[in-house]
Amino acid sequence: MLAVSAHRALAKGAAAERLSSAEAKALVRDLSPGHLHALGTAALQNRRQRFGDKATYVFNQHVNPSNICTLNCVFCNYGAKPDAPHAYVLQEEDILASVAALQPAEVHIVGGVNDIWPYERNLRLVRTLRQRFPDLFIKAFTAVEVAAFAQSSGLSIDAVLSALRAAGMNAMPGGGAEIFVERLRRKYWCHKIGSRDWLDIHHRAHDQGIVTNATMLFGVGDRWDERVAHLLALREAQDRSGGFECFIPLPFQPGRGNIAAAAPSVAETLAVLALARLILDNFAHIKAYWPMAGLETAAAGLSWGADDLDGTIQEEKVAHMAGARTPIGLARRKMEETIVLGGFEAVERDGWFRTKDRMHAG
Ligand code: V47
Ligand code: SF4
Repeated sequence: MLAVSAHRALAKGAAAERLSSAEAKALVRDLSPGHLHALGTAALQNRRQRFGDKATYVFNQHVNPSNICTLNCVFCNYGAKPDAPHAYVLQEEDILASVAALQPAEVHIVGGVNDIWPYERNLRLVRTLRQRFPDLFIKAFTAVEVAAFAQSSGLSIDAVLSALRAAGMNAMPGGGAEIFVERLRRKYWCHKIGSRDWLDIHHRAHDQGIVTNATMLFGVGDRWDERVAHLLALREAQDRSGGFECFIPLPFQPGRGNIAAAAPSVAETLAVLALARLILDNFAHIKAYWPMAGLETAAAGLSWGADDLDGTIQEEKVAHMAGARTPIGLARRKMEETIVLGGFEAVERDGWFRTKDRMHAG
């Protein structure tokens, strides 16, 4: 039997009404198969009201200038010490040549925290990309990188954001949030900024007209109530500034098995997507990120509240260095086939989430 408040929460969530904190918490009190089913049904109803049968993807490219990173997050298999066998550093001309060859609608630039690709070099890259590709949507640098840029340059966070925006950056990705649980941060990512700084940097970006995304890493010893608390904190932040575009849950990839031996189950991954859709009433988009969720689970995620599958990516590194078995990039056709496999109509979008028919409408 479901508790009465869970029934009420599901009915309100299905109708895309705002849940109280107590109702949001009630959603995860019982995660038996029957309740999971009810959670998915409510999230699907909610998502259909917003997006009908459409699901989007973007023709994009990930650019990761270097994985050398001083922060040593325990869960990360991507970051490397300079002498590690998997450490690499890309050069500007190679990045520019690959963008010129692919001509993506969006680039997603993130890297490790290091002094080989410091603030000034990253700023120059954004400026050059903007000059050479005027229509390119540039989504770049997590709040963690922005904090490191401010620290190494001696500039304020606001000054760094303003310079990046003036150089041509449109948006910031949602990485670096991990999960807003101090107990886990101290254990697994103690050198990284905490939730207060992460949220503050995103608010500062929104104040300057830079839109941003938000993520949540899960499957690293976090509890369901902590996942709900993370989502409620994001909802409150969005009430304040309105600058978040999309939420992306990131299921832990075990890689060398440093935290947990296995990734979250398919059911868990789908339930997190549904929770996000029901709690984040003020977020337009929920992304099922296929490199980490897996292609089939991401496709199924479209029936569990997600409306977007991210993009073609070209060459994904963070999940793949942590052992993800998904392809490293996808052709447009495969992206569309995946969405259709999930039972939805595939629609290509740009970095602003404008779909093809609206892109030329001015
Ligand atoms: O911040 C690192 C996470 C993030 C692992 O904004 C891991 O559109 C799981 O933020 N298992 C980077 N997660 C990726 C990211 C992202 C991805 C796609 C789209 C967007 C967007 C943002 O990846 C890091 C960290 O939280 N991460 N290692 C791992 N083993
Ligand atoms: Fe560095 Fe990011 Fe990996 Fe942490 S998650 S070690 S900050 S690359």
